[in-house]
Amino acid sequence: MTLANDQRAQLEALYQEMAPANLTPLWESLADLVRPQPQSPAKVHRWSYDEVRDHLMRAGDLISAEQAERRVLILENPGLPGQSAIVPSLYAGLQLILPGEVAPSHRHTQSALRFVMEGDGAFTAVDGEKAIMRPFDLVLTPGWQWHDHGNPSSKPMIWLDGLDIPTVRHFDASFAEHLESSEHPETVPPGDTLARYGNNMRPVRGSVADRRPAHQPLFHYPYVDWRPALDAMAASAGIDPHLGHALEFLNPANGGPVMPTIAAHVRLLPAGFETRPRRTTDGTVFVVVEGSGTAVIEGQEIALHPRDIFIVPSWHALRLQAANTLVLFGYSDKAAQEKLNLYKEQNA
Ligand code: GTQ
Repeated sequence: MTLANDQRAQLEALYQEMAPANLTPLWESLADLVRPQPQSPAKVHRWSYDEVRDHLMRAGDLISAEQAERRVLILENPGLPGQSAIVPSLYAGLQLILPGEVAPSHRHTQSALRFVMEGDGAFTAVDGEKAIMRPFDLVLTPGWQWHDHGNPSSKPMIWLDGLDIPTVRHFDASFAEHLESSEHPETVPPGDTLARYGNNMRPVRGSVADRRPAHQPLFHYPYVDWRPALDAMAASAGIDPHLGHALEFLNPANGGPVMPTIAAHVRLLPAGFETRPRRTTDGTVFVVVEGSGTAVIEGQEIALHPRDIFIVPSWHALRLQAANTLVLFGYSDKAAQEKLNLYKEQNA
């Protein structure tokens, strides 16, 4: 905007006079507010699992899961300080449950996923049904479903928590409740829901077995199921030049993303494969499940090692190079963006 000197001075005087009335001029900020394309405040970043784990184990010596309610180190994006956000809409943290510990039952409007990084045999109980957790299992605790965590195994268990905390904060819609007892009474044996809803089937509607919330019945996607599915795909399908072999986790109730705000997928790149550049509006959190290679994000190179966590902000072009068979898990707010008609992608 080019303004004459006296016009600028008079406008500045006007701004000062209107400020106490909580008014500001749009024309000074319009270009920032309505951008021609996303300019994410989030930064490209990678957390080394071993480094986070060291800090988390030290926290484990100092505070119990019961005391903390949830003993979690938040992965905060360096471009979003103080916001408990890994991308503007989503949260990530690493949670530790030591042998014998319990993280008490609560429920909240925020939706959560857990992706197991280490340990075997701890559980997340959803509405009183335990999902027994193994490495690289995906477990959901959808909004307003009771959940507690416990570890009857003899080793620490660590998983990645992915929640829509910043989204719910944005909508000013956070509610939470605590159960009187720390553990929800057991409702059905482990595996009950997976058997009923995890085989492209469901109990006949209205039957006594139709127990889970209709909009969100399934909450466990075991590694032993999804990993062979990727292998089968790699053995028979042509490879997508921008994604590699990719499978999205589905909510069987509607064939859509796993939760209303969060979508999750896994992908496999064969040894030596390099993807073409692709950018999307859903800033994405990735976990390296297996293999090594490089992520090139808008020209910035990130070396990938098992269990590392890295983020690709909105509208940053991603290229992946697999040194050996590379398997990634990713989650993003694509589920919410598609509902709001905001999602865009560009494959180069
Ligand atoms: O396990 O319920 O990382 O409520 C943050 C908030 C985990 C949980 C987090 C939570 C939880």
